[in-house]
Formats: sequence, C-alpha cells, structure tokens
Amino acid sequence: MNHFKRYTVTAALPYANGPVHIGHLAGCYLPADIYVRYLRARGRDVVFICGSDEHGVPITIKAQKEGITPQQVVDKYHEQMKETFEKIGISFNIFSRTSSKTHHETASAFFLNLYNRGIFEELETDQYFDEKKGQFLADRYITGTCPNCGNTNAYGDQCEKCGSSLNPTDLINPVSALSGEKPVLRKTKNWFLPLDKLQPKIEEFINGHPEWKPNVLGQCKSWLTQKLQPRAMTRDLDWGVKVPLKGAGNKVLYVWFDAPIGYISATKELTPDWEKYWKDKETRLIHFIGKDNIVFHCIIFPAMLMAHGEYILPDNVPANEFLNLEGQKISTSRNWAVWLHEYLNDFPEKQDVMRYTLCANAPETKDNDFTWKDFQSRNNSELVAILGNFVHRTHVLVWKFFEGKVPASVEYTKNDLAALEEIKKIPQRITEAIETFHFRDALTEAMNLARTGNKYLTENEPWKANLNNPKRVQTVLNISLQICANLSVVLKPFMPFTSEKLRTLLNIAESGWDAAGNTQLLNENHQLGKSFMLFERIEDEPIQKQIDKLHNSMSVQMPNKAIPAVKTPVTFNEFGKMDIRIGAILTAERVAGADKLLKLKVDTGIDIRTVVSGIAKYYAPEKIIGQRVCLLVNLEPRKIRGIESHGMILMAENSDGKLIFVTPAEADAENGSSVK
Ligand code: B3M
Ligand code: ZN
Repeated sequence: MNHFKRYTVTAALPYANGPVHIGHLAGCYLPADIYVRYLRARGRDVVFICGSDEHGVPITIKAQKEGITPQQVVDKYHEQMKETFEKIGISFNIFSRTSSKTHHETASAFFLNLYNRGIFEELETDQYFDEKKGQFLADRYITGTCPNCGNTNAYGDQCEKCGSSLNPTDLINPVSALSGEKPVLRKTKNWFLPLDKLQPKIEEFINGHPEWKPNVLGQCKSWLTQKLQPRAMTRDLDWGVKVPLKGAGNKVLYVWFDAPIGYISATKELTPDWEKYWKDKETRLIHFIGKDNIVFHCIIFPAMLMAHGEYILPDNVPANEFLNLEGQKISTSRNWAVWLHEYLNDFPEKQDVMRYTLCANAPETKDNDFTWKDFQSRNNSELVAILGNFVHRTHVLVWKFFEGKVPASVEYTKNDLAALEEIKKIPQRITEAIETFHFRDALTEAMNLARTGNKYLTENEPWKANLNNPKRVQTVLNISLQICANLSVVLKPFMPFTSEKLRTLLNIAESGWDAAGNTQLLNENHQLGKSFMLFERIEDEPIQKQIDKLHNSMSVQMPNKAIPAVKTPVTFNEFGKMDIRIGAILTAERVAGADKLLKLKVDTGIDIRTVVSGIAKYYAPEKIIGQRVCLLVNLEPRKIRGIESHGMILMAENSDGKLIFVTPAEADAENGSSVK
C-alpha cells in the first residue's frame, strides 16, 4: 500500500453530444469504477468525480446538425448520460456539468490567476474567418483537401482518411462548413500557454513517473521529443466560458482549458471540504481516460496546474487503448456502436454481464475487440457455467442436507487445506493487480476463486459422500460456502449487482475488503437465504438480433449533402388551401410491376380511402399497418398504375434521399385532425 491519505479519482468528462457506448465504458468509466469501489471497500477516503463536458466544437456541430441550440443539445445528453451511468452501476460521487455556475466561476478564476501573474503570452495569429457568417472558424468548421493524401473532405485539424493531424492553413481549397464559402485569413489575438517554456518542468514531472503505463509514457515522450509549442487557451467562438477580460469580445476559454478544471468545479459542488482533495500533497490524484486524451491529462492540464501553483499533480493517468466492435472501429457518425441505454433496455438486469465482458476484455495494453458472440460465451461458459453453477450447487446442497444452515467443518483433508490456501492467497493477488491498474488480471484472479470452488466441489462430490460419510459433507460444504462468501467480497468492485445477490443468497451484510481471505466468514449454523440463480443462459436468438441490429442501423456515410434551398414564397391564403389531415394506414400491399409503389387504405377520420404512395423502397407493407400519417386529402385524384389515388401521404426526405413518415407526436391528435 502506498502512503496516501486520500484519493481523488476522475473519469474523463464525456462530451454531452451523444449517448454513452460500450467503448466509453471500457475505456475509462468501468476501470475507474472498479478502482473506486475497491478503495471504498478498503475504507479509503475517496471522491469519484465526473460530469459532462458541455463546451467546445463537438457540441456546436451537433447542434447545427440537429437544428437545435447548443444548450438543448447539452441538456438532453447530460441527463441521458447521467441516467445510463447510474443504471450500469458507475458510482460517481458526483456527475456534474461544465455549464454549471460554479464551473464558469472556477474556470474564469483559474484563467484570471494565470493572466494576472503574467503566465500567458498574448499573440496575434492569422485565423480563418467566414465573412458571410461574420465569425472566426474553429478548426473543425473548415474542410478542404488534405495535402498528404488528397482526401477532399479533410478537417482543419485532421484528415480522417490518412490520419495526419493538420493546421487549417495546410488545407488546399479550404471551405467554411458553416456557409460553404471560401474563408479568409484575419488577424486575431489570443492567450497562449507557453508550453515551450514549461517543457523542462513537464519533463521532470513525467520522468518522475516511470511506473506509468507504457502506452501513456510512449505518447508523452513523443510529444516532448517533438518539443512543446505555445498553445492557445482562448478561442474565437461564442459557446463556452467567456474570457473574463474586458474587451475580449466574442472569445471563450479553449475547451481543453476549461474541461479539466471541471474536475475541480465538480469537487467543489460535491463538498465544502474540496480543497483537501486538490491541494494536499497527501492526496493521490488519478485520471482515468481513453488514449485520445493522454496529452491533455499528462501534459497540458499538469502544465496549467503547475503554472497555477496551488494544486497537486496527477500521480497516475492509467489510460486505456480503444475498444473495437465486431472488428471495426466504433463510430458514432456511422452508428457502429452498442449504445448503453439500448443495451440496458434489451438486457435489463444484465448490467454485470456487460461489466464482466468489458473488463475481461478490456483494452488495457492494446486495442481490443468486443463481439456479441464473445459476450454470449462469457455469459454462458464463465458466468453461468463456473460462477453461477458453483454458487448454485453449493447453496442447493446446503438446503438439501442442512436446511440452509451453515454446517460445521470437522476435519480437513489435504484437498481441503489446498482449497483454504487458495481462499487466503487469491485476494492478495487481486489486490496487487487492482493497485497497479491491471483490472483484467484482477478479474481473472477473482474468477479463479470461483474456478477453485467449482473444481473442489466436483472433486469432493458431497452429494455422494452424505450417505457413508456425513462429516465429510459438512466440511466440503462449509469450505464451499466460505468460498462463496469470499466471492461476494472480491467480486464487488467488478460486479456490484452480483455481489449483492450473493449476499442475499448467503444472508450476510456487506463487509470490507479486509474480509477477503478469511476462511471463517460464515459462522456455523448461520441461516442462508432462499435459493435463486445468479445468471441465466443467453440463447442465440437475442445475440443474433443484436448483430442484425448493428448491421441494419449502420449508416452509410455520404459526403455533406446540401439541404435543399427554400422555394419561392407562398401567401398564407395559398397555404390555407391545402387540407392536411392526420390519418392511419389500415392496409398496405405492393403494386404489381412497380417496385416503388405501395397501395394503401388509409383511415382519414373523414373516410377510408385508397392512396398510392412511392415508399416501397423504404417500408415493407406489413411493417406499416397502423402507422400514423399526415395526408393531403384534397389533392385531385390521380390514376397511378391503373389505381385511383385519393390524396398524398406527407414524407420527410433526408439528405440520403430516404423517406420518413411525418407523424403526430402525441396520440390525442386523432384521425381527421387538421394540420395547419
Ligand atoms: N470531453 C473528450 C472526450 O470525451 C473530452 C474529455 C474531457 S476530460 C477533461 O473524449
Ligand atoms: Zn489525408
């Protein structure tokens, strides 16, 4: 154990621009949660800090895409993420948000502290400006041709095709993503953190941590060898924490300046006693992140903290690599992801199966792959066949032979002593692995205890022994039960829901980590709870469903398609001539010889009529029975393929040309309601 008095554990603040997927969980939230749950079980003083990152271009881009305001974007996803984390058992002490008042104040004060002490360099640089929109363009808002590979859709900061990182001025034929116009270069003043001058101190800091993971040190060293450059801590944007200086105009703090300060703000919101978690040298600060955040947590944020001077620096940054999905990179824009809120809907009560799979397969040292088949087999051949089976057999036998009361152990054979030895030894191995952030190994060791139990039970066959040697059966079941009790302790950080079920089965209270390794956790005659199964098998069908869903909902990426221009104006009266009603589709069938058309019978509330609609490419007839629609009912009847069509179903056409039903949002718009 190390010398620290308390722990501040942070997990990267996820951008509030979309839901959480399994890659996020495996990357940092799950390992952080395992670590924190372990520390709490040891009785350590720990705060587990997170919140949503609500600033920066990722938010404004999402808002623009969805046609809503950035505030609406962050409000929606903050709540959704918070709920998902809770449901899957990520036990933050606080999940705050960087739009909070405390955060704006804390980040401004931090900036002013550095500013007043002359830390920043004020530099005028050329930035692209969109004259039509009258604003400077963030790197992500400029697209153009990559000078390295010729990709015509490269961004101002990166080409996603060849992976090279770019400056906006590197792009050939730059175009503003806001207006489609060619941007011009304009001078603008920003405040830079002189990382070049801070380099020696940062090097000293990094060199002082040879124990960090090799993947983390590797990235740090490569940044340091390339020599650090001054980096702008303010941006010409209007979404974010306003630069707290007179005359700073439309500028905000760089999102990577404000976001890590969010850890501090959240701690302030959590407790008035926050300072000891950030300023006392006896506090161990640990940042859990994914590998794309390494430079920010190992170099830039520590540089900010050093420049400020009052804060402790991170003692470790155990970053994970990436989790892939079915052999491909997880991609939000291509919808190639397993969204956690959907998982929790499809597999309620199976939080721990996902936690187990992701930890057993965690991308700790290299990128790793999640597959639904692996998920299924982890459940069926490990959780069900080893852990669940062992616990269940033990429990049922104790009920059968001893009315659910813990039998006394009488005398030990060599075999018993070996099992007891494992109970004593395994927790120490788990502890060591967790302390050094090897969570996969730790989980393997914990499961080894279940394997030990399973094997022990099978070898000693207490169900047979009962007849000719009742003492033997007592001992075997006592030891098996002690293993179950130990499992409830050591599995808790990884599978908290299962650990609780185990405690219910054994009818015991929660105990601290010190209990692990104790071979007498259950007293003789202690009454167990009623039997039930810890896990159930997952069959092929729900797994195939998930695989199909993944492939079916994957979106093909189209180059930015233009939104159609606005048509010539109409008067209010002209619009008023359209009689649009709410209706519902009663029947649908294909039209022979026309692969685009469906013949529909629609209940318009006024009558039931036939409408021919060109939607067959997007909707199978049997799938749209009951579909609510908007319908133009006074369109002159037209003959289409010999069928008289009385009206037109209104459809939205998205940028891929797909047609989507326009339907009333609420059920009480009954058929016949007019749309105006
Ligand atoms: N929001 C990046 C990310 O979600 C960023 C992390 C901030 S941690 C201070 O990957
Ligand atoms: Zn390129």
